[in-house]
Amino acid sequence: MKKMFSLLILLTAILGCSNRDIVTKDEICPMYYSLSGKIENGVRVIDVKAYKFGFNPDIIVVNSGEKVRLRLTSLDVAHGFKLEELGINERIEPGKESVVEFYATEAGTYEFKCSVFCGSGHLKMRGWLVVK
Ligand SMILES: [Cu+2]
Repeated sequence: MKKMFSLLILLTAILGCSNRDIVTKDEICPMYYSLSGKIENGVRVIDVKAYKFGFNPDIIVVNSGEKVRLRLTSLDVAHGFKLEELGINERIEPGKESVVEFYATEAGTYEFKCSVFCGSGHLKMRGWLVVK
């Protein structure tokens, strides 16, 4: 019975942790995500598509210490990519690639969001940068 109970708690923790409907950064478990993009000349390059109303990928995973290059494009209207902790706020125009570069120095989970009003779901348009 005790064993059952422990198993149930473990299962709840795992399921709760891997739930994709993320609301706060505490719900993200870095161990579940593999590194994003690919390394080109020592830089981690990741393509990110913005659309009404989200980002693909919405969880970007990099190693701490890496130089990261995000290639941002929009699938519909103008959007923004704002990552406050790293001082990033870039406009993404449809049909045009916006490039953002930064060094991921400190491990942690950082929220990024759309900074250009794009419609009714704008406030829900966000994602997470996980620095391992
Ligand atoms: Cu928006």
